[in-house]
Amino acid sequence: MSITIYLFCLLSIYILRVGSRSDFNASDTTKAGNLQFSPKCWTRGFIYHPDHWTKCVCKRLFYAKCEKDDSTRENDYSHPLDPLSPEEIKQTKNIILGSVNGSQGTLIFNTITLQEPAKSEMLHYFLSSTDPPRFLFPRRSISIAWNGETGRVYEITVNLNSALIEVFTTMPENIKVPIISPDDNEVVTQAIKKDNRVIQRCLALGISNMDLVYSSATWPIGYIEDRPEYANLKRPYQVYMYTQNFNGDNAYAHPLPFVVIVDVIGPVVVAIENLPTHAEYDSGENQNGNVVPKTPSNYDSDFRPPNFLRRDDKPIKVSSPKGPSYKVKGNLIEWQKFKIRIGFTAREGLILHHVTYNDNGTVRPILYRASISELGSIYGDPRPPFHRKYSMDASQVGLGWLSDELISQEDCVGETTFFNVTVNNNFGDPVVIRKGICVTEEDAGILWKHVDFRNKKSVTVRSHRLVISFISTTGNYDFLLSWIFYQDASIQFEGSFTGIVSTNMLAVGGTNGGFGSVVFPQVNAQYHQHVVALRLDTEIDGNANSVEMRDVVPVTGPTGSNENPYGQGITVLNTPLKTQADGRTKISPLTGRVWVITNPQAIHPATNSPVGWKLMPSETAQIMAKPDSPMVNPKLGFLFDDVWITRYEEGHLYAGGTYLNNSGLPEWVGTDPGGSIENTDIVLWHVFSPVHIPRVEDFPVMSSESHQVWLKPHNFFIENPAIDVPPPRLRKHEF
Ligand SMILES: [Cu+2]
Repeated sequence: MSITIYLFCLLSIYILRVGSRSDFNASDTTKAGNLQFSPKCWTRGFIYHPDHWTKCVCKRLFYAKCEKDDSTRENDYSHPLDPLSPEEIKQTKNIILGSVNGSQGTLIFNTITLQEPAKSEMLHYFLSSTDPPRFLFPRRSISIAWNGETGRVYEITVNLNSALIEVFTTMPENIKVPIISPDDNEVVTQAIKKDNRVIQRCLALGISNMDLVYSSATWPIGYIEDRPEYANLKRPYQVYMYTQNFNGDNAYAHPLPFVVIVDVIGPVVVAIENLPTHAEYDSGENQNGNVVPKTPSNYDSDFRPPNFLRRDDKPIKVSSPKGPSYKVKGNLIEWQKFKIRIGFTAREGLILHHVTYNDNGTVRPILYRASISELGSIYGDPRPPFHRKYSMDASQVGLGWLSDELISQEDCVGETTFFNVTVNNNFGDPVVIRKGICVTEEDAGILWKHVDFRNKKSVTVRSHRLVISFISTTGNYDFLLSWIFYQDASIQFEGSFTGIVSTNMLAVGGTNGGFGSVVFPQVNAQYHQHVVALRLDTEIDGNANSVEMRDVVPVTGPTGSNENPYGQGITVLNTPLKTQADGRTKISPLTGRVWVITNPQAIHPATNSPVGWKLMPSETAQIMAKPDSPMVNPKLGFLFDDVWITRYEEGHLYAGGTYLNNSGLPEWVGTDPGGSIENTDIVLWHVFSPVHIPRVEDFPVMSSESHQVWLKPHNFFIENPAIDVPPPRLRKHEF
């Protein structure tokens, strides 16, 4: 090597190192394997590499040695169902505030969301698998806003093409803004920390540093009609209180024995209520022994002793050496034979639109729209004021609003594509959540296998699955929410619950009254039920669908009878569901009950019966609240049945109605119980409610607990649709 080239190399390396130092900023990096990528470094063609002595290596020279960066999609807004862009949210705000109505008083924005084109207008394009011309569908936003002084709620539809307000509706006075926004939550937190009554109460408990007082997320308050003094509150909420030993300490190990009642309008701290800390049916009057538990219990290893983490856990690497087998075009994801369009709202989080399956060249529709209509929890401690401890996190907290920025190779493993999502703040300005959705592909074990026992030839096919996820942290809990697609055409919803159980204080020597579990000294975690309501707008091979409920039962006749001479007969009981009233049904684990959504106009050539797709429900406990409990009835009446089937109605998106005000499923079905759900456009709703009896092992953080719901083809294809999935050794790549 000549001295000139040698000096040039040294100079190049020096420039690289200096460049990398100035480029690299820990706050704007993401990790992929052992590499860290700096966006600044990346755009200049360099990758930050902590193990390389130059620290920053040129991706063109070293690319083959590097792992591929996880990519975040540039958002595309070319389809009528694409969520609102940041610019469209801004435009909505400006149009509303520039109008006569919007310029009066203090208008606070709650949600600003795409007003989806009517299904009647979009259906043709979905069923024919063609892209709708964008110009045919004006972009519209629907805003829910409220008057910051009076609390009065408005619904405002804006046509973004004509820049005009099309509908401005002042809602009835009893309608409250449905969701406490992150901004509302912050305002409430600040008001509580400055309130003298709260400060004095903390002082009495020996807490003088209010910086270490930790308020829970702001919880909806539910039924308060038993307290007339709260009757005139406009937006009442409740906040459970904790403290920390130091900044970052797990506050849920240090609960305080009071709850703060606030009115977000103002905001005003309305009252402090004592919490029961002693025993059954003590209602909080006895505050003796209410010593704040100070023993730390931290999940974050930063706050554990040095060398705390186990050392025998070696990495398992997930990689797709030939790249992913999915393609992303805007918000459309194509994975092998599936096509899925994704959307996102502050309330529901991730939405699936227009799911189809390519069956040997025929594109067959499955789902027009699938979403998490509700997700929440209801606590079962009957002692006031715990009776009102509940939260509907979709409709009252906003699953999308509280979605997390996902971390590559931690939250989403493998060949991952991220999507930024956009919500809005109280001022109506867009707020971009980076990497709010991830799409990844995973190995899912053996899909099918057989060994010919005569010749010992084995054929094994591995299952790959496409996972589309987001994670919502709604305070103490973290909800991992995924839609998963399999090569045998199965679709799965998986809801996994992790995070920290909501805790409350036990007095020294106190007991929990039998309504919770002691998870740490003086720390109680109450029994509760998580609730999930999925909305599945099915389009099985077309728009007109019917539903049969199928139970597996013994043949009716007794052993020795003509029908069942040896007593071992099995048969399936088919119950056609004809009306909306019939469609209110319950799970039946002992008979393996499933719901088969059929298309009476599409007859299977082998069975000579309508093709179908079956819902396999999550088989969780019944709702524990009594049917006449004022906490749940009427506004959460949808919880009392596990599967509902309704006629499609435009705008019926939320199981409890948009405002949880005695509407939603019970009202829709109650007002039209005889409405036909046969051979027509229908929507399935699946409600499931896992009971959580906390364990000591759920603390200080609970391991993820998963609940699955399946949608599987049922006499839909002519054979196993996964028959053409190649065994690993025969896999060829034609991408
Ligand atoms: Cu729980």
